[in-house]
Amino acid sequence: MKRRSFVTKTALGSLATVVGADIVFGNHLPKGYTPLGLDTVDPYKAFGKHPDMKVLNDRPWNIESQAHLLDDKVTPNASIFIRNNGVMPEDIDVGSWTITFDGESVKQSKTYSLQDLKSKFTQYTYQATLECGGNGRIEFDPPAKGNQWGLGAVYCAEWTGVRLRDVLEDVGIKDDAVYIGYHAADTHLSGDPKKEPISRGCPMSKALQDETLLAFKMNGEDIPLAHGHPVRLIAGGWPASVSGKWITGISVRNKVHDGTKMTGSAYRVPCKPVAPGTEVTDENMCIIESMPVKSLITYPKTGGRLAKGKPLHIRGHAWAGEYEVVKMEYSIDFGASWTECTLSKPANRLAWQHFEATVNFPAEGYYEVWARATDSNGKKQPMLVPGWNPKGYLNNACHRIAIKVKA
Ligand SMILES: Nc1nc2c(c(=O)[nH]1)N[C@H]1C(S)=C(S)[C@@H](COP(=O)(O)O)O[C@H]1N2
Ligand SMILES: [Mo]
Repeated sequence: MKRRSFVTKTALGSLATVVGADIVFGNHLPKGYTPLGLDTVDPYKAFGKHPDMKVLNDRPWNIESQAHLLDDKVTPNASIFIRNNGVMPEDIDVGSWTITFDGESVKQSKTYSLQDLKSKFTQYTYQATLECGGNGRIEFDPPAKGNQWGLGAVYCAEWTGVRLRDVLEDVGIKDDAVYIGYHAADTHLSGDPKKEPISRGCPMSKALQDETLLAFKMNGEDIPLAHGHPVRLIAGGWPASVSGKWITGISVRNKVHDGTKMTGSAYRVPCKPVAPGTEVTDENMCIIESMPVKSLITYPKTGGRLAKGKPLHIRGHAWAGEYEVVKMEYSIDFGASWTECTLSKPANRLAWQHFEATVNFPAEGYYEVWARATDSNGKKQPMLVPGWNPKGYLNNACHRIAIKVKA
């Protein structure tokens, strides 16, 4: 008979965190056995999330935020959406964690321990807006398959880590490098160890930006497990899928990276606009790079009531991928006229910006407040859902909240 193998101590530790109690006789738990307690895991407790967050899927975990939970200037963990494509790593041993740099375009491959990275390179802190490419997918018609994200797959946290550029310089990169691709410790839903759940990347020009980090800290603390502990890539302003979590390797490629979810129609939109419902061949789909201009009213919550004659203070955030937001406006007449809001400068490039305004309503009744951002490229958010695309990406329509004014 084959000897039974038992769960390791570190795996037990992370299981205990998820179950929410010490597994007293855990050392007798046969490997591959899942504690029953996991079936009733409370994701809110396990991930430290606000009770208003919305679970879209539990295998893999996909948990959405809400506009009113995103009111902070820097988003706290409790309000940050989780988007997983596979099964999160459990057995994290920070002390033995390594990141290997390889690929056609490194001079030679090189492996760093986490400690090497932290001690060898200067650390920087930046805020970064991370938005899932599929945020707002729920509004597309005909509908697109995939998680039906509403508004809440976006956040702006503060990340501390080393510049990917500094590490790439230390590794030594050949002249023919065009793209990087990441590898991570999460596992494929099928359980097949040869399959990666996701392995995306970006062109060298993005990889070499000051703000592109291998980060160890989020909001001044160790990155929470669900958000990429112990190290994650941060590439603000691009689809958040580029910001790989649980990074174990970076490949420097002499062609566009061809990892999981880089090819076919994943994270791609038709190169030229198409009519809703059109079938588009893979060759006519282009990789999404910078995310489009967008904004969110984070206060007040939609559906509020206001006494007649009282002004309403609104506030929120605006972002525009690689660009800056230069103008923020609101409308209370369904877009017939617009009034400018106060708009702050970003804390740093690729961080979202904050806006506020005082709104006066002329009479009793039902209103909607719409918000519209304009970027430094002159692009404005569309009032309605923009160009349909097969996978339901890049919905940057104006956010609206409902307000009733009563005597
Ligand atoms: N290793 C790994 N990295 C990943 C993912 C993943 O499933 N595995 N999901 C990506 C996607 S699609 C998004 S939108 C963001 C979500 O980041 P968050 O969970 O911190 O919100 O992580 C990206 N990085
Ligand atoms: Mo995503």
